[in-house]
Amino acid sequence: MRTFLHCCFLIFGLGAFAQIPAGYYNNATGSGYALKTQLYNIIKGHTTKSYNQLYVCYQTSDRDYFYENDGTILDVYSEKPGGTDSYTYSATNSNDRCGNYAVEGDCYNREHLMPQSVFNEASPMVSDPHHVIPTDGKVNGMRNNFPFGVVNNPTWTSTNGSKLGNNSTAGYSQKAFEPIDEFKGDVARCILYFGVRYHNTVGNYEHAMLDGTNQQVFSNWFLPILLQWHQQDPVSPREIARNNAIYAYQGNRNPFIDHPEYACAIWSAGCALANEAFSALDNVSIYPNPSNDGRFSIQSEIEIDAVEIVNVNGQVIRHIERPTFENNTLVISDLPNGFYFVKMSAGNRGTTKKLIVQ
Ligand SMILES: [Ca+2]
Ligand SMILES: [Ca+2]
Repeated sequence: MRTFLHCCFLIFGLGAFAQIPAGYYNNATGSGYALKTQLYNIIKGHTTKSYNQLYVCYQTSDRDYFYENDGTILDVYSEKPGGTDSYTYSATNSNDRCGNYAVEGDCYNREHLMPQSVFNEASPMVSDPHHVIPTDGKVNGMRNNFPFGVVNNPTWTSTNGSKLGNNSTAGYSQKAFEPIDEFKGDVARCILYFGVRYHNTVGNYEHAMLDGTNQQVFSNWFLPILLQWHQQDPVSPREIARNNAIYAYQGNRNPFIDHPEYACAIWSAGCALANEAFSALDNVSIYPNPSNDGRFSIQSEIEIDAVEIVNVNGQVIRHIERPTFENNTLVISDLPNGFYFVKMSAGNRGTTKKLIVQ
C-alpha cells in the first residue's frame, strides 16, 4: 500500500510541478526574510475576485478527487481520509451553502484560516482562496477566531477528529483548534502563504498567531507548530491541484506548495527548534516489544503528555493522559493479541511506534 501511494504521488507530483509557470520563481534568490520579501513581490497583485465568487472557485479547487473521489466538496474539517465521510456537500448545488446551521452536515461556508476580524474583513484578504477554504458551517463556527494549536484535551471534537480545547504547548494556554494530521500541513501552508502575501500589512494585525511584525510574522509559540506541521505533513497531490486551480482563478501561487524548502530557508531558527524536538522524540522507545505480559513501558528523554493506542483499522482504542500511568508503564492486559500503533505526544510533537501484543 505504501509503495503504491509513493509511486502515484510521484506521477501526480511530476505532472503538477510541470505547471509552475516557467520563470515564476526566478527572483526568489535570497534566504531569510529577504527571500520572504522576494516571494511577496512575486505573489502580490493577484486578480481580486468577489467574496461570492469563492463558491465558483471551489468548484475547481476544492473537490474530492483524492479520497472518496466523488467530486463533492473536500472539507478538511470533515473529510475522513481512512473512512467514509459523515456527510458531503455538492460543489455545484447552492442549497448546500450556509444558511443557518445547527449541527454538522447542515451546510458549508467559507472558513478564513486567518480570521477575517484580523484584517477587518478587508479586500483582497477576505476573498483570497489561498487561505479561505470551504468547510462545514458548524465546525467553522466552533473554530471561531481561535488560533490553530495543539489540543491534547479537547472540549469538542468534529466528526473527523478536528479538536477544540486549550493549547498544550509552551507559551500559550488558551483555546486553540487542531486539524487532523492529514491536513495539518495543508492548513500550515495556507497560513504561511497569508504571512507572505500580506507582507505589506501583516505587521499591523493583532492575533495570537501573529507577532505584530512583518519580519518573523508569526508569534514565538505558534511558529514552531506551523513549521512542524509543514514538515510532518508534506505537500500532497490535492494541494498541488488546488494551487494550480487557484492560479488559474486569480493568477498567483502558494510558494510553500511549489517549493516547501522556502519555509525553512526563511524561518531557519524556527525550523531548527522544530527539528530538535523531532529528534528528541526519535529516541523514544517502547519495551518489551512484542509485549507478552499485558503491559509495556516507554523510555524517553522528554516527558510524554499523552499516549494513544490505535488498532490496524486506524481506530483509537485507548487515550491515556500522563497523570494516569505510573513510571511510564501502561497496562494493556485487555488488548487482544495483534498489531497496534502507539502514538505518543510531548508538547507539540508526536511520534508513532509499532507494538505487537502476544
Ligand atoms: Ca470526501
Ligand atoms: Ca496533508
